[in-house]
Amino acid sequence: MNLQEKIAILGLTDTGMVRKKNEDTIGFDSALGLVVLADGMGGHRGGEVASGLSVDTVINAVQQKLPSIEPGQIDPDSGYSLESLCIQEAIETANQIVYRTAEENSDHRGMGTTIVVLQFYNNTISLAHIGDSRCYRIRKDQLEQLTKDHSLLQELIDRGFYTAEEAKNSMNKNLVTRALGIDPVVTVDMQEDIAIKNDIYLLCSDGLTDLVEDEYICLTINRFSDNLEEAAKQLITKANQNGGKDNISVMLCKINDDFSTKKGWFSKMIAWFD
Ligand SMILES: [Mn+2]
Repeated sequence: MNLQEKIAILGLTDTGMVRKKNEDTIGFDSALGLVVLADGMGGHRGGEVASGLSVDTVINAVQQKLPSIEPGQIDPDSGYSLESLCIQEAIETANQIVYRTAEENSDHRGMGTTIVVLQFYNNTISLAHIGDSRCYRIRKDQLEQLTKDHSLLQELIDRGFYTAEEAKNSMNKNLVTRALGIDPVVTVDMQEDIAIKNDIYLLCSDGLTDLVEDEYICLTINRFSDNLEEAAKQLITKANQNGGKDNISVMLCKINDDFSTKKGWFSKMIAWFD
């Protein structure tokens, strides 16, 4: 099923005001309903290599495998849909490729990247992530963060050292505790949820969320919900006005229509007469 007509997808990425280069990478396949964002780290072009390789690898792997998956199947061992497992495998493959590339090339040693992957299918999302790039959902004008950062800061909040409010002013904001490409094997956080018409999903790097308040993000996306490009531009402009100390990536996906793959009784009945 081609999802292009049902789900609008838009992505923008910006170097910001301080960094010389952009180490974030964004990519998507509208027909497949696949959206990917990565925020790379590591010297000597390592960051952009890690994020670029990861996004390309995930998109290629999903393009290869997803079309052959029969919708509605659950893997009995994990309890996840086959679509979720497809995303997970693609990220694990990207991890191996980035890890190996870093091992083989001394310039890129130690490079890694965050990644967040959103896959739409059959009125459902599969959401996978590693690191502190995030996915939010706006439903009925309310903003909700769906991913939980793999960061030192989040761990300190979880252990009760900080409240979320205190954490905003903390140093160590950008220390990730899990990244793609650093170890030969990586654990991917996976979740699935129902997607409904008029939901808007935001994928973003920490260059946005460190500098722009949730409330502003929510207001802006609601205000420009019919013009995703304008919404993304406004968010990037705000991050730059607030200092733009990091690369800023914003991807927005809006569900314009039901995208169930299950056939209704009428089309089933018609099919009998074919
Ligand atoms: Mn960043």
